[in-house]
Amino acid sequence: MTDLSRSALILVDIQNDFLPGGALAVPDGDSILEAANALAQHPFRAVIATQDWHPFQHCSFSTQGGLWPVHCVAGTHGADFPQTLLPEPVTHIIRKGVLQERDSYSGFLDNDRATSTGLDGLLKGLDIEHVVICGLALDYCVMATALDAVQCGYRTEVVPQACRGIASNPGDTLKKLKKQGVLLKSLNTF
Ligand code: VGL
Ligand code: ZN
Repeated sequence: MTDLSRSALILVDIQNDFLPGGALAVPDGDSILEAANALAQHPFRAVIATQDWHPFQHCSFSTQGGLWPVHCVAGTHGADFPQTLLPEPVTHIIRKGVLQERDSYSGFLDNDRATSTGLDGLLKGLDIEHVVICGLALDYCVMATALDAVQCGYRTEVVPQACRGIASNPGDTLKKLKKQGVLLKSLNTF
């Protein structure tokens, strides 16, 4: 069995608003839950869930001139993890996009590239050298998180079977990830 003692699983933005029926539903998003739950059963040193967590007048909202419908407002049902995501394996939660004037696709850094969420420090403190990433949305927050993980020096793997994107075709995103040094892994290799 693979040694996962210096590995972390990062579950990106698996939240009600990104699932069918949510404010910013990712098509077919609920189909990753079984795979995400299965991955989380492996003996990772840490299982980290990122949580999009916006103030109600966040700059990313179309009501404020941003790109997205109002979603993942702090403390609302839409920002919660779905009941179908098993909570027991999750060891840490990292909230992002918490400041009104900045957005954060990546679980590591805000889009201004200046403000850290604390994820890199958390992983370094746990002596993690390898991260496995899955979640929503593949072409936004999963991609940004994976590219930053490479930049931060982690051996970085994405599990496409446990990701769904907003765009219907994942090809361009997967190509970009590979080009930047992200390894694509199949579920059955864990
Ligand atoms: C996301 C758009 C806005 C994501 C979050 O999780 O991919 N996308 N906020
Ligand atoms: Zn958001």
